[in-house]
Amino acid sequence: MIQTSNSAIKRSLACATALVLCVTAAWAHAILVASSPEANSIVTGPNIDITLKFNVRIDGTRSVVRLVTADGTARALSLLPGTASNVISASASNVTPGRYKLAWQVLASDGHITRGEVPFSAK
Ligand SMILES: [Cu+2]
Repeated sequence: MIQTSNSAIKRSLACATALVLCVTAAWAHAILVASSPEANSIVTGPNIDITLKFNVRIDGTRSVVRLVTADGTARALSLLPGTASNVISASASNVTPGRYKLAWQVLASDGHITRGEVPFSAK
């Protein structure tokens, strides 16, 4: 574990208060590795399929995805049954043209919560 501590520290900023545990657990907290829509992409509404893929298994029942509009209005999206334990899926309807963010928060298998945003535009 020691030889990975430098990269682990960089990846553990979201878990700074539990840094020792994160390093010991080889940063098993969730990091987003792929998304649909992709960050900064332009997708066609009004129905958008959303997929977020993480580096580790996440607890879908304790994870949240919100669609945030340019004016800051957020709506929680219902998560769909996952195709894999490290993937969460959702579907957004009535998405009008504009700029949005997917604001996600997930609970990883190491018990740590991480969150992030994926900005995209709908046309
Ligand atoms: Cu962690």
